[in-house]
Amino acid sequence: MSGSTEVDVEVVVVGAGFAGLYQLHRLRSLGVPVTLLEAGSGLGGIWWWNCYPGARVDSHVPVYEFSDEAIWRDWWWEERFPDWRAMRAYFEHVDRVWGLRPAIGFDTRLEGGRFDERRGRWELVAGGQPLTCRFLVLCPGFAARPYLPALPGLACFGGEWHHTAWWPQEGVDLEGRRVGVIGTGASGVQVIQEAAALAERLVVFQRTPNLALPMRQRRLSQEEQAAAKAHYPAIFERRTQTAAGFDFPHRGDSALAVPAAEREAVFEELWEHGGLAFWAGNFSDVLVDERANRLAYEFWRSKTLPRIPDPRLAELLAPAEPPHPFGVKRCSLEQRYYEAFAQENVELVDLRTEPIEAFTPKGIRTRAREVELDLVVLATGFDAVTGSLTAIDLVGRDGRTLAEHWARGVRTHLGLACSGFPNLFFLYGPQSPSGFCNGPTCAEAQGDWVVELLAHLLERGVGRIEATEAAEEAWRAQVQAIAALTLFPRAESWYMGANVPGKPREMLNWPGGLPGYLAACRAEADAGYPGFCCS
Ligand code: N01
Repeated sequence: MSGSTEVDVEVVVVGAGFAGLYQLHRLRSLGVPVTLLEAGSGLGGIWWWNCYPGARVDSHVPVYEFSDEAIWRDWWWEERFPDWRAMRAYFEHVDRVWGLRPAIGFDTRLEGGRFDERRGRWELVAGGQPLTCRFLVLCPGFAARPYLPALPGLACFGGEWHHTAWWPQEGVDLEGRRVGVIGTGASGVQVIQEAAALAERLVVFQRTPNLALPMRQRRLSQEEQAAAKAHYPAIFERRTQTAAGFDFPHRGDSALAVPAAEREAVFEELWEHGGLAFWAGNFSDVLVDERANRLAYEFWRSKTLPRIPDPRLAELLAPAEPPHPFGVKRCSLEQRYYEAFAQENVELVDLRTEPIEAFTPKGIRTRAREVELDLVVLATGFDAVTGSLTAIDLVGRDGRTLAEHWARGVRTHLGLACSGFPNLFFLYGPQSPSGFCNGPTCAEAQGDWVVELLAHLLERGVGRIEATEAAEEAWRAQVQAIAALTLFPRAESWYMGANVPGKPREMLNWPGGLPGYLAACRAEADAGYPGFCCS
């Protein structure tokens, strides 16, 4: 990647997280010349960037890892839900086994590029250097473009502030400081739990309560994992057969159709299982039927309320009327979240009744008072799903950027490609299972499909492929039609693009479950890729 003479490769992959590394590994195994560009300085994608205190996965292992036996055979986790340090160590192990580093350009951000019709190649600029390729596979992750809301006066704040996704790699001390956290999504919940134990004072600014689920973290012994490894192949196979790419038993039945005692027993079992089981493994109608959903909410609340003795806090954190249907905003996993609010050093500010007016040199001024702070953590989320792609200044064949192509709503074919952008694929992106699916499951399933397609094209000497407008309109219609059958449109979530002002409000992920998605991808390949034009 050094020097200014043009480098040309067959395939450029962007992003060194699960999706990008898998793509790189598979393409190299096929002997395809491939280079991977990574804006960060290390492996892991989100696990390189997100190093804020408490950053940790919300999907248990071994579900949250690669299925290649060469990787898992000799790898041992310490916890059921690993933290970012363990994830980084894991990616180093992956690199030792797959030997990926020589093909990766670190600290190299893909800034933009345009498709040259005459040459049939993407002409890119990455890290200030030109680079061309025939095929471009973008794997930047769905949460790679932080969202910073308009916060008046932030520039005059005399303390320190950090967005969770731009956390300094050298760390930030929380001990003995007056810390404010804005945002109570997954990132906020994790920081709050850590800060509550360390900060002299922690002030949490909450707009919407998080309907958080118990993580049920536990340590994993080597003996336990050694015994479990016999079942890993079956677990990895199962991942692709479940709606969200996990290994939870599939419940096809309705919460309303079973007797109350049976329903409670199922809820109880899922609750005890911990993690995302109560969300991803629940009755089939919890996310589509208002009454079933309310039953799940009432169960969640009955479990949560006893942990919040103060009635004012209880109503703010677990209100009698749900803030939105249960599970249509991502449920975070918590470990001691609700207990933290009972600590003397922790205060909850309800932004609905006491909004932030401005930052001041000393802290944050709300409608009611000035809160003095040394450090403010902005856990305000991401321009999710599309933001990491539209941030790259890619110009397609008709002179339009991806941002322009999607200005009136996202259009893709199978959540993998779009019209006007030949030879471009994206993994874990819009209208794919991404936000509704376990990351490694999706990375492998979509990755295999793209590798199969690229191998098919290279074998036949096909130099150009582009999704048709008709295919992407049909896929968009399917995504929106399925979403309309669910409760997801009822919340202002990042799933709906509703967390970023001005962004089109629409379902951004494939909401039809992983098996349905994989069936559509399989049908496309088996039929000879009718949704694409090749030349
Ligand atoms: O972001 P979010 P996140 N004033 O958008 C609030 C994955 N992830 O980084 O709900 C005040 O969920 C906003 O309030 P509201 C995971 O998929 C996973 O936490 O819009 N508050 C909300 O509380 C996750 O779902 C892990 O009313 C403002 C928060 O900021 C996704 O990434 C860890 C505001 C944003 O929550 C995103 O999670 C971290 C404003 N102007 C992330 N603007 C794991 O555990 C926004 N908020 C694996």
